[in-house]
Amino acid sequence: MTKVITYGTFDLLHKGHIRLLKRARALGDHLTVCVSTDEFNAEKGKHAYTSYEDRKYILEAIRYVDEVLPEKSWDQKIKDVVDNDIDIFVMGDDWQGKFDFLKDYCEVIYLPRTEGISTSKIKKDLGVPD
Ligand code: C2G
Repeated sequence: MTKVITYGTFDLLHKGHIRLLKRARALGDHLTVCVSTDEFNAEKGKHAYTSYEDRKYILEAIRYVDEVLPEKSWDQKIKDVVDNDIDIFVMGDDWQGKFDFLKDYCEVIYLPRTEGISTSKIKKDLGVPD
């Protein structure tokens, strides 16, 4: 079984997130999504509208997602890959090169982002603070 993993906040879920998850899942037989906790989001300088519990609940309902785990720190990826027998690590290419250190443990693939949509754009278009 080819296992894939990806990471993110996935706030105000939109087509760009879904397309990333769909393409990631298509690379293997199982997709684990590590969703940023509210505390880690603060570390990332992000404030998600939707709580960690609700973002987890939503992700678990997506047909392309097989398992959802918490992302609590920048430093957990190697352990996650090893402990979960991951074959492929996937991120959008806004992260191009940032996780190449994982190449010692698994394949690393950066997928093209979906243009024209982002959580920040949604908030801006709705006139709410980012
Ligand atoms: N994404 C995309 N197209 C968009 C928006 C997002 O392909 N229009 C992808 C991002 O590249 C990322 C995933 O969807 O791979 C989740 O995006 P975010 O929720 O913004 O995640 P981010 O804040 O980048 O967190 O340790 C990694 C971080 O947790 C990534």
